Amino acid sequence: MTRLHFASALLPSGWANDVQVAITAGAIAAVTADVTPAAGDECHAIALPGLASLHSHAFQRGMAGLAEQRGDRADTFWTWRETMYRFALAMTPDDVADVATLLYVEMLEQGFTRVGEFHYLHHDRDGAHYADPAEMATRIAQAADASGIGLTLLPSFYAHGSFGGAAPHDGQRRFINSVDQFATLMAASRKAIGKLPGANIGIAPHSLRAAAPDELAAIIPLANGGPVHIHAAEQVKEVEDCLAWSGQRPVQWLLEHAPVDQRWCLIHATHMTEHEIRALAKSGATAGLCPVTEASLGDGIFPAREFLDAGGSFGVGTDSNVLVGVADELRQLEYGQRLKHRARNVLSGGVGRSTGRTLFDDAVVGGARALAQPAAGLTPGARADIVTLDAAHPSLAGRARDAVIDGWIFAAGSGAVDCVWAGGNKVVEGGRHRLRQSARNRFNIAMRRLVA
Ligand code: NGQ
Ligand code: ZN
Repeated sequence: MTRLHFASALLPSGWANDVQVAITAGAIAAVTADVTPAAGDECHAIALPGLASLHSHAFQRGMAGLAEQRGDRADTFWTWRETMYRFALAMTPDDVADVATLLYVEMLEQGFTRVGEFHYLHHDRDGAHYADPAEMATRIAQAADASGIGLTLLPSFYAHGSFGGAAPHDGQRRFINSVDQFATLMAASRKAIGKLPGANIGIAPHSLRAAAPDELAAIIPLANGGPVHIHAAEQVKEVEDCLAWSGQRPVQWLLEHAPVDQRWCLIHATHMTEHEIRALAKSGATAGLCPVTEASLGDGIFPAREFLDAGGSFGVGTDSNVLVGVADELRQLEYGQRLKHRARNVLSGGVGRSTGRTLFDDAVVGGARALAQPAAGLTPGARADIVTLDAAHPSLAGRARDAVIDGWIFAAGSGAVDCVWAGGNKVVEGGRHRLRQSARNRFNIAMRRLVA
C-alpha cells in the first residue's frame, strides 16, 4: 500500500483540499479529502489525473522534424505520408523498441500515463511475415513495460491502398494482412500483452481506405468487446474519394454501416457536416483528436465548438508524435478554434469557466472511455495514474485550482510536470523519467543510423 497526500487535487467531483490517495496493486483504493497527512504519506502540492494519449504511431517519433523541408511538388499530407513510409520501411524491431521507449518516457514526463498504440508496422522490411506475428507488438509491449506507461494495444487491420478494395502499394507492404492473418495476429498480440500490468487490447481497422466493408464486419468481433479505433475524414481528399466510392462521407458511412457506439473512437473526424457532427455526438463514440499532428499535416480544424455543443465526447492523441505533451494538444485544440472563430476561450463551456479545466476534464473522461478503462480520474477503481505539477514553476506560482491548469496549458511550456505515477509506480520525479538518459542514448544510436 502506497499513500500519497496532496494539498490540492482535481477529483471527478472537482478540486479538493488535503487529499489522501491510497494505492494498492497499481490501482486507487481510496480517496479521502480534508485529512492531514499521516506518518508515511508522501506529500505533494498539486495533483491531477494522468491523461491518455489515445492515438499514437510510436515509430513516427523517429522522423519528428524530418519532414519540414518543402519538396518540388505541392507539399501535402500525401507527400508527408511517402516520407513516413520510407522511414517505416527502414526500421528494425529493435529500432521500434528504442524509439517507442523514448517516446513513452517523454509522454510520461509530459503528463500522459496511458497510450493507445495504433499499431500497423507488423511485418519485416521486405513484407515477409515474422515467425512470430506479434514480433513488433512485443517490442511495443516491451517499451511500455520499461517506461511504465499503461498500454492499450490497438493492432491495426490494413488490407488495401484505397476505397473499393484497391490493391495496396509497395510502400505499405509491412502493414498488410488478410482477415485470417489478422485473427492470428490478434491472438498473438493478446499473448504479448498478457503479463503487462494494466494493459488491454482493442482493434484498429486502419481506415475505410484500408479495410473493405466485408473485412470490417469480419474483424470487429475480434475486439472481443474491447475498443475499436479507426481513422476517419482527416483529409478532404479522403472525403471526396469516399463519396465517389459509396455516395457517402466517411463518418456518415461508418454511422450507417458499422455498430458505432461507446466502444468506438473515430480518429480525427475533421471533416463533418452538421448532421454528421450531431450523429457522431449522439452515437456515444469518442472523437480522437490529435490537434498538433492535424496542424502539422494541414488536415483542417475539427468542429469542436459544434461537437461539444451537441454533447460529443473527445480525447486527445499525439498521433505522429512530432511534439509530445498534454499541454500542447489541449492548447492547440483551443487555439485552432480561436483562429477559426476569431474569438477567445471558445471551448470553456460557459461564462466564467476555465478553458484549461474544461478541456482537461473532458479529455480525461474521453481518453478513459476510448481506451476502455474501468474508471476515469482520481477515483477508487481507476489505475493509479497521477501527475503532480511544480507549484514553484513561474507560470503556476501564486495560482490555485483552475488557474493552475490554465497556467500549465497556456503558459508554462514543457517544465510544469513534477512527478508522475503510472499504475502506482513513481516513474517521473523532478520532471525526469528514471530512464530518460538510457532511453535517449539508445534512441540516438538508432537515429544516427536511420537518418544517415
Ligand atoms: C498513419 N497518419 O496511419 O500513420 C496515418 C497516415 C494514412 C495520419 N493519418 C497514413 N495522421 O492515413 O493513410
Ligand atoms: Zn493516426
